[in-house]
Amino acid sequence: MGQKYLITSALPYVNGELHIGHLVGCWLPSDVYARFCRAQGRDVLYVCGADEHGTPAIVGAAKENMPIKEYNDKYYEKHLQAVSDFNLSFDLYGRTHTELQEKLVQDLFTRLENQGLIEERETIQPFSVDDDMFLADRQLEGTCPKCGYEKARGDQCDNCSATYEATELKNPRSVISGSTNIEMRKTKNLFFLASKMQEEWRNWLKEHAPKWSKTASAIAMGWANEGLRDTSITRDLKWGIPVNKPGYEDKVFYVWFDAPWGYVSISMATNKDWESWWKNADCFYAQFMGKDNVKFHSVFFPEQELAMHDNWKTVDMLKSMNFLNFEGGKISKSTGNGIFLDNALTIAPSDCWRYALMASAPETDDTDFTMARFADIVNKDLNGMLGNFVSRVCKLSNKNFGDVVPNGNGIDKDLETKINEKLNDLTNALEKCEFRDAVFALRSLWAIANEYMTVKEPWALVKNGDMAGAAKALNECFQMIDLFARVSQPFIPDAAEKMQNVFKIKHDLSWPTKYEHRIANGEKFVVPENLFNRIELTNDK
Ligand code: B3M
Ligand code: ZN
Repeated sequence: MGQKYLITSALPYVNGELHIGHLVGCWLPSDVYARFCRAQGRDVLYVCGADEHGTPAIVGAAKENMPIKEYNDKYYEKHLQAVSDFNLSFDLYGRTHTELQEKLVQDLFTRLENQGLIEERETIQPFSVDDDMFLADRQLEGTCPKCGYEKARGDQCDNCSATYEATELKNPRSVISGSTNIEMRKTKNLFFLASKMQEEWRNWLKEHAPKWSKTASAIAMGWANEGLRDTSITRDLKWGIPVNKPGYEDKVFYVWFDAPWGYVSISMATNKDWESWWKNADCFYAQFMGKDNVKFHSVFFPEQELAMHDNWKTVDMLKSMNFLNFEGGKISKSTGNGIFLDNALTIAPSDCWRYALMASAPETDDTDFTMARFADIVNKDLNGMLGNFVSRVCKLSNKNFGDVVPNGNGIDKDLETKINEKLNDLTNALEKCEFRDAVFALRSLWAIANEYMTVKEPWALVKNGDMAGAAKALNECFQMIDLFARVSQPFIPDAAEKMQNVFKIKHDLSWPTKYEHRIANGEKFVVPENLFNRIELTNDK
């Protein structure tokens, strides 16, 4: 087995109304990367799962009037459905409300405490008199202390990405009842003394952040300038991981204290030897997430990992995406704006979403995705370039040479040079997790194939009786179909399988280092069904 690669995708909240933003933000980029790595022969451990704790689950269950566990089960099933619908190749799609997770997090807490990195502090917390409870994080809304955004959450602003303590929020109100009758009451909580980790973390960041995606490294470097603040890691809530310390029976760990360790507990639940990734300095660790999660993955989680002093693998490539909007607005279930994963497949098959979303990945800026753009990408690239090429080659050959690959004699040098150049671009872009560049290179390969057909005109050669010339050109095209099966696989696995199945002999989908002729003269093939269909937009969608 090749080098160890650990790949994690941010864990969506269990109540998350899954939509194309989740796909493009972390699920697809991580899946494309994982598939690429596996095709390279690397030894991959790739996990994700549902984040079951925190106020999102509490608020969601209350809204649906269900016990939290049942509520989480219901939504976890939906996550699993989406994972299978979109061909996400996780080793395991787990969840965080498990015994493994509870034990892990409690042990980690003890370890931090033993090192003198935990301190009890009295804090003032917002208490909703009408709801008769302390409010945490997402149970509280108000005006952002940094930018003035009026719908900022209790711990984090969606507008400017600032994070803060709930007491700093202006004009606080309860999300549960809407009440503004909020009192600031005293309570005890446990703090992780991040300030003591300052130096170790800064040195770590200096070494690691320059290798991350631009957005992520810029956000993280911004935090380095602000310095580390001690953070409260417990909450006055009834749902979450119980705090293993006397006097804390009524509290649970803060969701962001347990969630990143979910990557570990979910790894433990696979049948793989998880430590050979997580405790291995030679392993390469890539994380994928939306930009609002960067702080927790570049500061909070590594800070804890380092503080354990127990050889935990920290992130080598932190890839973050900006936000995807839809038809000019924020994606939101409540306003109905967006494409939600429970019905996306009624509009188009999974490959179409996978490709079009990665082609529109919000890597440098927030990006607006529209149905018109979607149809355009599918029709031009997938159907127009790739699908038509495969179908024309197979049909023309079948008509004139039967069900065997016509004879060729060696690689066309000119073509080989062009292909190798784009193949290099594609490989490099994927290595760097630059997905738009990768899609561009992939599309360029398809364009080369189409151009080859246009220039060679095998149908005209047939007409003029140059059967050997037609055979040679078509043979070259079959070699390209084999190449496309291999290099398209990370993006469009279903279509890749169809291309692989064009040939009666199953050729592996390993990642090519250069353009090769793997298909023998006279090898049997079948004409596949159309790889893609055009998308015709009607008015309602
Ligand atoms: N559940 C936040 C989110 O879904 C959070 C990510 C956890 S990753 C460890 O945006
Ligand atoms: Zn703000």
